[in-house]
Amino acid sequence: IESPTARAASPLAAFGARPEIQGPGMAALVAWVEEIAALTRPDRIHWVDGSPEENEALLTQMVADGTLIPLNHDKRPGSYLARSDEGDVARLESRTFICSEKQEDAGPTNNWAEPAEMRATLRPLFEGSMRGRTMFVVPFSMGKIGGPISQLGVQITDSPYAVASIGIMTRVGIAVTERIAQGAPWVRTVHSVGAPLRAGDEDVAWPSNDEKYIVHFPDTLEVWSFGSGYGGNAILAKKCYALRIASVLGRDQGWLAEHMLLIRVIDPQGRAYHAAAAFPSACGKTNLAMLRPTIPGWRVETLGDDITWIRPGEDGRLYAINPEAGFFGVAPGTGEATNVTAVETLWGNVLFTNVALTDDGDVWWEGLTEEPPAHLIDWRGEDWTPDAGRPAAHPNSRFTVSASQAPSIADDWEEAVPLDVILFGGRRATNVPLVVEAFDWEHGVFLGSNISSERTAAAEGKVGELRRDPFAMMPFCGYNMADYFAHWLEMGDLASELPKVYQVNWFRRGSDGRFLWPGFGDNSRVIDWIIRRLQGEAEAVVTPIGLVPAPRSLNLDGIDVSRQDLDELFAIDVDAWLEEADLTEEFYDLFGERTPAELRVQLQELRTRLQTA
Ligand code: GTP
Ligand code: SPV
Ligand code: MN
Repeated sequence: IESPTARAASPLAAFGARPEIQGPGMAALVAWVEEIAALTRPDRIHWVDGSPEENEALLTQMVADGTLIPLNHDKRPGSYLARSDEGDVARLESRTFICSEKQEDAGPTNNWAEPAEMRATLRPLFEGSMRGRTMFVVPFSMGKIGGPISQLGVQITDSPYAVASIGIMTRVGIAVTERIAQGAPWVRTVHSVGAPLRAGDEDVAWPSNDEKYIVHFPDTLEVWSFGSGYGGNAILAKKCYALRIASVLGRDQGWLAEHMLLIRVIDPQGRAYHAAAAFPSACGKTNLAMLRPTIPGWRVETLGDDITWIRPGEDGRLYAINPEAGFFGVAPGTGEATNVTAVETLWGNVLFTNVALTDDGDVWWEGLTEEPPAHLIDWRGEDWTPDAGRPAAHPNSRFTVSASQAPSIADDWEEAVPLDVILFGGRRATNVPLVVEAFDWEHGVFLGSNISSERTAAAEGKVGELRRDPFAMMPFCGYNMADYFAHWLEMGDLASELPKVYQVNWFRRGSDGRFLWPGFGDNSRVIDWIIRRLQGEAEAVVTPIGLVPAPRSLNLDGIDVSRQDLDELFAIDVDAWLEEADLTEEFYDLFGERTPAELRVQLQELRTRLQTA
């Protein structure tokens, strides 16, 4: 559909016609696109074919429109910087809704609205919301196209920034449209920044709307997002589909969609193990996914850094894939001293958002180098010097880069792997030891259901405030969290050989506020202990909260952690844990009868162990 106002000079104009693909599923796709166009009234419709030429044209267009700043080609080839609107810098949990038919299916931890009522709210917002803009139709696959655990979707969006991001984060293009045409199932996702342009209107670099909605209809497998252009609010394949909608599919079909990284760990004898780890947003998944072990002989290969889908295989083990194709990683804190692999991954072809710009056209953020440059343009576009008294990069500034660029990526990273270990973690200044092994699967599910973590800048809210984030899925579970706990327990029956479960905490602090554990590459010491546990080669001691490393069984060769710090890292304060148990009970009570009885039993057993300790 070409309107008379289409800019003939647009580099994108050479692309974007509806593909002439035949098949029984094509009519439904075309009808849906036409229905959304009739509602949102874009000037043009562009069907994304996923070609490199199209991507190039899209980037050129965004530079011309002021959305992207091209970086110095000699320093950072093929890379760009986007600066968001100041009110559009993170996920918005308060504006995120799960609109299941029944409120109890969304549960007390999700915002809910009656589906018909929400549709009535959204309709006037989307009416004409794409006027003056191009509507992109983006077919995508989560997991490799045609893979046994993969799922398809289509995102309609009026944000070229979202299109470029989806192009990095998923597999986009004609091959997906062909499968949809053949009749493969797919999820409908609609996104508008909510900033229609009237004739003569000047556009802004980052269009958005003060009113924002991120809405999921799990019963009809739809996502509708309005008003935000940022990350998890706009790349709907990611948190909206691959976690919230997929978790519902998993509940109904016997699998799990998790907020987890996925790695292969290779021990000094060359034996390979697979681990998935759930940590809340901005709590270390990308870093652990790219771990460079500080102990000799060990290697870690990256499979995924944010989302993992897990299914029982025919041999009775649990198999996992990373459904994504890229990393949308936190920039601050990423540097040579912490995550060399990420620094190397970012050599070029990166879309940066809200980091600082250097005078020679490269990027900088807190932690990239020890000393900041003498002058920068900060994430808001203002002059910045080290004495400015404010960060140069937004704390939730991010990089978007293809997973294949990581030097640590496994050769077979698109294939499913059998899981040996599951880790649960959070950001806890107190109470939670460096590592605890679960007694068994049920106890492991209990540990997952109890994760609390200090808030980070990845979503709105007060940074540092402790909040419950079970399985790191509080913002991402698309159904009643108590049913989700039950589903995890059931997975224990669907598999005959289960992964071992551990709780970890890299973030415990001493009374002076300093981190007690060096973290980053030295987290390999914890992984080493865990793998030696699987092999039956490392000793553990029983405590009321689980099994912890026996004295000297954790490899501390070559690091400087004082005896006192080590004691504090593993200290179990019985009174504090009894208080935590009370909070757990309060939390479980939120769900009433729906909380699985097994978890109530676990809680009672924990209290008994603590009281008799
Ligand atoms: P999302 O992409 O939001 O899901 O975040 P993530 O879980 O992938 O977190 P990421 O690995 O990006 O780390 C977030 C922040 O935690 C960064 O600033 C890291 O430098 C910091 N971090 C990661 N691992 C460690 C660690 O072992 N110790 C300490 N002290 N900080 C860490
Ligand atoms: C997170 O917040 O967990 C992220 C970033 O990975 S976002 O895609 O914005 O959700
Ligand atoms: Mn995440």
